[in-house]
Amino acid sequence: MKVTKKEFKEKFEKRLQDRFAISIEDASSTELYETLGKVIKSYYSSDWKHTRQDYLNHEQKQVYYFSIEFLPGRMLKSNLLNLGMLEMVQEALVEWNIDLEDLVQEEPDMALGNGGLGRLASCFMDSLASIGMPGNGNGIRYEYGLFKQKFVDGYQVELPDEWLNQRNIWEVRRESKAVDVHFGGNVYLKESPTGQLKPVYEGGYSIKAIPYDTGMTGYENDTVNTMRLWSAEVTEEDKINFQNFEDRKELENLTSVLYPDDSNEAGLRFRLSQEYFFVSAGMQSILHYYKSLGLPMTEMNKFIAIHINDTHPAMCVPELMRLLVDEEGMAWEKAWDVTTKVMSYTNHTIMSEALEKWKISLMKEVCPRIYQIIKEIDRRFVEEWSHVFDPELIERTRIIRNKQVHMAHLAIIGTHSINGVAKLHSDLLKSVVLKDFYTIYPDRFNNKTNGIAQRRWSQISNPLLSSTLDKYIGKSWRKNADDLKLLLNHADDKKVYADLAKVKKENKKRLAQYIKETKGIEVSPDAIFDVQVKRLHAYKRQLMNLMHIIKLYLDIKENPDLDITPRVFIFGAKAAPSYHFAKSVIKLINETANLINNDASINGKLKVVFLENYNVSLAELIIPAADVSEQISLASKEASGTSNMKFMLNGAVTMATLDGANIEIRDVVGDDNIKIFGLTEAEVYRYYNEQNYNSADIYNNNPVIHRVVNAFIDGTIPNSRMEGQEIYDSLIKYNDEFFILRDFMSYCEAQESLDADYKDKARWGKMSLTNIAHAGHFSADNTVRKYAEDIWQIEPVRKG
Ligand code: GLS
Repeated sequence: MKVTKKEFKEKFEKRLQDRFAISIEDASSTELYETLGKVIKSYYSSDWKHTRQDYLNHEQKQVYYFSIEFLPGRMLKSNLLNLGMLEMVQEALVEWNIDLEDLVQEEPDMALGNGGLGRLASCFMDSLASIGMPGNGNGIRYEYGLFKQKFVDGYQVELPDEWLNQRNIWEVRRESKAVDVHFGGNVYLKESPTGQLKPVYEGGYSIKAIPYDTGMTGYENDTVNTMRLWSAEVTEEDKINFQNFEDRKELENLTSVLYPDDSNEAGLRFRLSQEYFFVSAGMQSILHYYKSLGLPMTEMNKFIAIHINDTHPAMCVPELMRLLVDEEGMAWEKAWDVTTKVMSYTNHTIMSEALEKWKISLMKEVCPRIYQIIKEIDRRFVEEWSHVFDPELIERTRIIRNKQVHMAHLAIIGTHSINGVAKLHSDLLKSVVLKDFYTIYPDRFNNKTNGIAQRRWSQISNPLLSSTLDKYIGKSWRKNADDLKLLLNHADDKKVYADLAKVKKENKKRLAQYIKETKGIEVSPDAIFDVQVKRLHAYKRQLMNLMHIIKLYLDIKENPDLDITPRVFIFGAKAAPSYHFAKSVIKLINETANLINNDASINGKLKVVFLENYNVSLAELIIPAADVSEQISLASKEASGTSNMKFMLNGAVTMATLDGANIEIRDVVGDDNIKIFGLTEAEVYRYYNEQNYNSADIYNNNPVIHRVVNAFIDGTIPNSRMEGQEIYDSLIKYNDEFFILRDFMSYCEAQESLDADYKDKARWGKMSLTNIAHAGHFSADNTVRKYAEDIWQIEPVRKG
């Protein structure tokens, strides 16, 4: 889009006057932000309309990405960047003495997700639009996003995130596209005059689902896709239908809160109702659209692809069956054929507690017709396969077993494609977690390694790096991240290392300033910035990182002249409110930070900073400033990880176990440019099979580990007796579920080797450069292209 500065300024001033009847000098940041948002929207609204019309006119096959979480972060700068207006608007505002960054702060960070899974969905939205692919998001418009985290006395406290209070300038309410979603009651089948069995509903209630659409702008390609989020509304009239007040309250609040658990099953009726709500609303609206095309129902798979992002939207399968069979009168077999061809599914974790299962009684109560359909799918599955395979295998894989509905089983049986999110994870699905299904459906399994929206994680979050890259390799990398490889032409150029180091230092200063302002802690930008930011979870092993810090602390206390490069350990992590262990780790990190930061004898060699309320915006500040990226989960547990890719793009060196996408990062950067340590996945499984892991043995026989573990209970870390004991017990009494003690020495060695590399400027420069150069491999544009070709069979319509 070509807009001149003059045109922009005129439009901006007019909008400000029309809306607020004031001039620039009198406007507050909020008024300026809102005006800027409106102006930007006006620039892309016609492209939004045309994109939709183009897809329609070409009867283009479209994908609908169903995800219970989206984590877009702020959109002001990304929209400006995508429209090619970022620099121009920055300049125009400066002429009025306005700093764009001040307006950016006015935008709430849209946090309708917990972590990696939701962020991936948003990265995919960005990439779909940027490569001109017909792709739509479908999710929930939570009134409260992920809780805001505060620390009080070192403990996590959760506050509500009232992000909609400030109005969401990007969304458009589409009342005319509202649909009703039916819950509860009884359903029985009755023969119609034509001899067909039709469901008859008795009782229950309907909730109005109102869609709010947000334009997803593509990068400099005039494409604007749609993310549709559904909001539940109960009309005054409907309220009368509720038998009891509790039911009414629950349904009125259906889309009010995001479930704050990551990788944890939320066994509640509320959550199941949320799932059915957005699935049914989304499926109904897709069917309306498809019917408007006037094409045969049996050919829906040629025009529509539906992606189930983890199991939360797995009810898409029975809901489409319901619509086709009950509403459209299609025969079961034909409907099943279409449904499985339309649907595909991504698994995001091997953690068994995250594989959703619902009690039959609950599902019958919430969505009785869906339960009946699942039962029929299950019956037919058993009938079809029990003559082909061992009946026990079929018993293990059926959807309904032990009085529960297994959502992953439904998602696999009802789709044509099942993918994991990194090579190792996809292999584990085939060989361990979903092995039985792989026996039945070997052709359905495939891998799609995750990717990141490279523009947000470079051009938006790291403008200094971006302009430095332009200087050496031109600008093509901005559109095509594979061109970052051009940097390898400078792999031995010390001048480039120095420039990259200068950029890093500036970003570290920016973060140091933030740390000073928010935590009152002084950190030196000359220290190594060693960062672990992600959800707090035992398998991610923030505890091992803490133990390494404690070890260094004790080492320095013993030998004040210890020759180590000063380090700042930076954490960012939210713990699920009900996750006791994770909250204890937070408390211990905070208390250790207090201890170390206030101990003058450490002489500034170590600093520990736990930043509150980690979210997308904070990630944009932290990641460009990192020297070291901590990706230290126990091998086999982290399905992929995506922050590992963001750090790499920003020139950090990864401290990594051979887990998730770390393995593929190692493959592209080479062993010299990453620090690998710890057990391999095969070794972890050997321990499982032989059941011979014994953490107490390690503790008793290794004096270093003994000393560090004792710090949790011997008063070394103040104000944390109970938490310290809990952590100690988890490591010793309960046999250290994630093998921290087994990996600890190897981790410390890798850290020492990293320290030595950092001291050698040329060596570090090359490591950092090599990571940046290979980061294009993990662009979500590439990932989405693979989904499009292999799974969805969709093609770009607009210029990509
Ligand atoms: C997750 C995994 O834990 C991450 O490893 C993965 O990168 C992400 C996106 O695929 O999905 N699964 C999950 O439930 N939350 C995640 O972040």
